[in-house]
Amino acid sequence: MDEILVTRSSMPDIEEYTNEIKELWDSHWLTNMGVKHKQFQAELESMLGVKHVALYCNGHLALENILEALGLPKGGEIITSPFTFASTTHAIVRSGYTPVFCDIDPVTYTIDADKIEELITEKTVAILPVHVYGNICDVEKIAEIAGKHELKVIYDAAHAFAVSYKGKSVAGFGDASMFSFHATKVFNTIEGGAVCYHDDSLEQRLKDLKNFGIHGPEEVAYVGGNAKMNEFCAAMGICNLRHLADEIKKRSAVYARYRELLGGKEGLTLCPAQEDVTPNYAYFPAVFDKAVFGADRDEVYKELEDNKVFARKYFYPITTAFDCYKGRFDPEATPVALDISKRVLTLPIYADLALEDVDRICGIILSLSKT
Ligand code: T4K
Repeated sequence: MDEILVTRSSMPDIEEYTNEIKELWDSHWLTNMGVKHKQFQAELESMLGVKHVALYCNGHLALENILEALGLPKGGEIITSPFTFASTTHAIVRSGYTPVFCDIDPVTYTIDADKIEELITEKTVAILPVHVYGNICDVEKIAEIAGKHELKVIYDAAHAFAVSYKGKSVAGFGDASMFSFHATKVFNTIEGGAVCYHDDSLEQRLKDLKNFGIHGPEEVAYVGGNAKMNEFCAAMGICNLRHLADEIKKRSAVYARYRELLGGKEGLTLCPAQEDVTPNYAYFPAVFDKAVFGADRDEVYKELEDNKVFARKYFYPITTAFDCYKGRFDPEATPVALDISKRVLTLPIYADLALEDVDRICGIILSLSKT
């Protein structure tokens, strides 16, 4: 029996990739915003319908860079949610801001927009919501709150590449959105990420931040770092972009099979489809209620593991419960996030996951059910 991991990187045929990188071999130009970087950036701008895309070596540095580029007052508070990957909270803290944690919506697991306003103080400078699992935050309510209180909105859209709401790419909401193109994502550039934004004045600052503030061979105008996407990653992005629609279509079949087999099972909650949203089927979270289902999340995880199926507990623990933040944040302050984190399991999903494997995974899960 082959092992099944939570995801598997999608890759183009090796010939397609070698063909794409051939000119890099010929030119010896490997990084620093070369031809592949320029082409990939233009393709993304056109596909996402946004004015600006800045490419990065990963999503995390993209997030740190946009936080710095916006020039928000240091020490300010940023309202966010703790039900996310380490990156979101770390980016806020590492950039010199104080995260203020808002609870999540019990259905979408994204920030509960109805609880944001009560957390706003005179120190609040921004809202940093996460489109968790590709579920879209309440972008309209968040825009209304941000407008009323003059706050910046930066979306962590790491999970939401190619998702659209009312026909508009998620990349267009807020002041900026960060995407991750990590190997584990629906769309990957091996490692990589991007920031999408509208304000022209951010362009130079983002360039400065990701390339040492260098303006010319003899001119360094800003204390920047290095966070550039290299030519090989950009070439991977160009190739994978050609297959994105097919990738999402295949994922949708896996997703549908899970829903068919697990949907409606008492004590097992699945995310409902969101109205007006075109999804990317990035993750398949299932939330277990032991009293009703008959087994808790950890028992299901273990049973799957014993059968060589490696689901993941994204996102457990919540970031406020991390060792590195001990005594600093209170996990109990966001009870919904805390509860879901203890009961959620993200099941394997990727384009080439065979439907027979989905059947096997569901069979293992359902064998633990008492009903
Ligand atoms: N914000 C959010 C909400 C995020 O979820 C993330 C990243 C970020 C920000 C930051 O973006 P990046 O800076 O990473 O671009 C993974 C990813 O490393 C991370 O990118 C992702 N979120 C997070 C949710 O998942 P791990 O520690 O679970 O990865 P790992 O190495 O255990 O891999 C998981 C599975 O993926 C493996 O079991 C098999 C498969 N895999 C993995 C790798 C590395 C592949 O098929 N190919 C591969 O190359 O964090």
